[in-house]
Formats: sequence, structure tokens, C-alpha cells
Amino acid sequence: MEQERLHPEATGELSNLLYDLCLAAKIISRHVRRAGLTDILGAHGSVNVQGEQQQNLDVFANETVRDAVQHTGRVCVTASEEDEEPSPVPANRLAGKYVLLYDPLDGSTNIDVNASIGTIFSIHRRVTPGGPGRLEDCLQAGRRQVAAGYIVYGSSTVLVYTTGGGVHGFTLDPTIGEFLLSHPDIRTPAVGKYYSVNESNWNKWTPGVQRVVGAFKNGEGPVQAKNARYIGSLVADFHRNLIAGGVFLYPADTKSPQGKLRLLYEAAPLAMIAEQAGGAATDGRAPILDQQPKGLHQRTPLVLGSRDDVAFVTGVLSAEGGSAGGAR
Ligand code: AFP
Repeated sequence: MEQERLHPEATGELSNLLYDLCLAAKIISRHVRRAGLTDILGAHGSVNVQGEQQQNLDVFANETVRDAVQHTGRVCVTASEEDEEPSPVPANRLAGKYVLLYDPLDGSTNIDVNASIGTIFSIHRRVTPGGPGRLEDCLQAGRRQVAAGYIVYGSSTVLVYTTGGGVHGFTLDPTIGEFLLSHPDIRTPAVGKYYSVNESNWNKWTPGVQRVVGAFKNGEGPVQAKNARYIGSLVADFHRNLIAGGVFLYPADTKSPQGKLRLLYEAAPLAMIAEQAGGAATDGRAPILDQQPKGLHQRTPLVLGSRDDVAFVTGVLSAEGGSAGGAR
């Protein structure tokens, strides 16, 4: 609301959409906290559009976010990492001016082992004139996002978001059921103390990627050796690095020549937060936020986090002639 006051033209719809997402986050958080007690752990038995086994909580979180926003008249279409096609608001409902893209439960292989997971969201203004939203509303470059954020269900539940006026973090106080401002105006250190990468992919990487990971491990020139931290849940890895300083890499490799992570649901929203916090995000060559998506589930190599560390990786990989280790 404070941010909204800086924009006299604001109608309050964006603030209300963020409230809708907070409500979804509280419901998901409650389920995550009780996951071992209720019958919700484990595989759902279905496979999502990415060819991955869906977990019960994945399906629950996907529907919870969609239900929280679809009937409020604030969005015209939603698109989820879990669904093949966008979900326009039903024709008998009011279609709003916003577009919501989201990853309902990132890091879902961590669900059954009680490690941190998260929800990521990205909000655009619609580009089509009216009625239910369409695919083209969803296929916008990250630079056009009006808001982006994530909720990490960790040792506490934390919401981090930006509307382009800095990055702010709120912690859910379960005793009153509200998110309270706990991390105002987050700035990420220019040089990180952590690097986060799935090093089991070493043999699938290009020499350039091997060089940068070697530099983070052992130091090289001005690059100081760093500590490794990788949990396999992008939200959790990103959040730690945002606060403490660090660089996350998921480069292209011989198994995933386009990278593994999704541009619209993971890379673009976290890139907006990284840039707003003073960090950076590239595909190893160009800023993530400048990528024009061609498909809903497009993947991208990703280098994300502390500004100088991302610049080092991008320098090495650009010289090698690819995007985060992939072929041009
Ligand atoms: P899931 O949501 O399917 O668990 O994928 C998690 C993820 O997209 C991202 O959150 C992790 O950083 C990355 O994949 C982990 O991938 P690896 O298991 O290949 O390291």
C-alpha cells in the first residue's frame, strides 16, 4: 500500500491481486506445515506438461493459486508450470487487466523429505483489448513484468516481492495469520559468499562452465573461492543467496541443451527480484529480462544472483560463444 501511494494513478487492483496471492500462500503454507500429518504427501499418479511426476501438493497448490485469483475480476488469464495451456477466466466472469504466471510448488522433489519449497509468481499487464486473456498476454518479456515474487515455505514462511520499487520481504506470523514486514528494501551483496549449482552435471558442461565453477570452488584472479550450497529448490537457493550473497547457476548441458529452468515461471520473476535488489540475471550472455518468450514452457540457462559474480560468469561464457554453456 505504501508503494501504491507512490503511484497516484493506481487503482489498487495490483495490491488486491497481491493480497489474493497472500491468501493462496497462507492456504498452501498451512498444508505444507501439516503435510506429514494429512494424507497429502507422495505422488499424485499424474505427469505434468514437463513430463514430471506430479506430487499431491503440486496439484493442490496449482488449484489453490488459480482459485484465489480467477474470480476476482483482477486477472484475465493465468498460466501455470503444471498446465499445458493458459487458463483464461471463465467467459461468465469479469476479466481484469492483469496476467498471472506461476510455479505453484517449486522444488517439489523436496516435499517428501521436509526441505524448503516455494511458490513463484510473475504479473504482467494484459496486451489484448478485452475478454478472457490469451496466450499472447502470457508471452511477454520479463522486462514488462509489473510485479514478481515468491513465497518460500522454509523454517518460516516468507513472501518476497517487487513491483519495481525495491524488494521487500514479509514473514508469516502463524499466530495472527498475517504477513508482517520483516525484510524492508532487500539489497543483495555485489559479491556472494556462496555458489549454487548441481555439480553432478560436471561432465555434461562445456569447458567454460567448468572453468567458472572451478573458479568459484578454488578462486581465480579477483574471484575469491566460495562456499557451495545447493538444495535443488530454486526458491530456497535463490532466497539464501539474495540475503547472504551468492550466485546460482543452472547452465545448459548435454542433457538439457536449452537449460532446465522455465523462463516464464522461474527465471523471469526471480531475475526481476535480483535486479531490483542490485543483483543480476543472465542466460550466460544476455539479461534474462530481455528474452522474448516464444512458448509458454520455454526453458533457459540461468545465472542469477550477486552482480559481480554474474558478470564474471557472463564474461567467461560470452567469450566461449554460448548462453550459459549452450550452443549459439
Ligand atoms: P521440481 O519442482 O521438479 O523439483 O524442480 C525443481 C527445479 O526446477 C528447481 O527448483 C531446482 O533448482 C532445479 O529444478 C533442480 O534441478 P536438479 O535436480 O537437476 O539439480
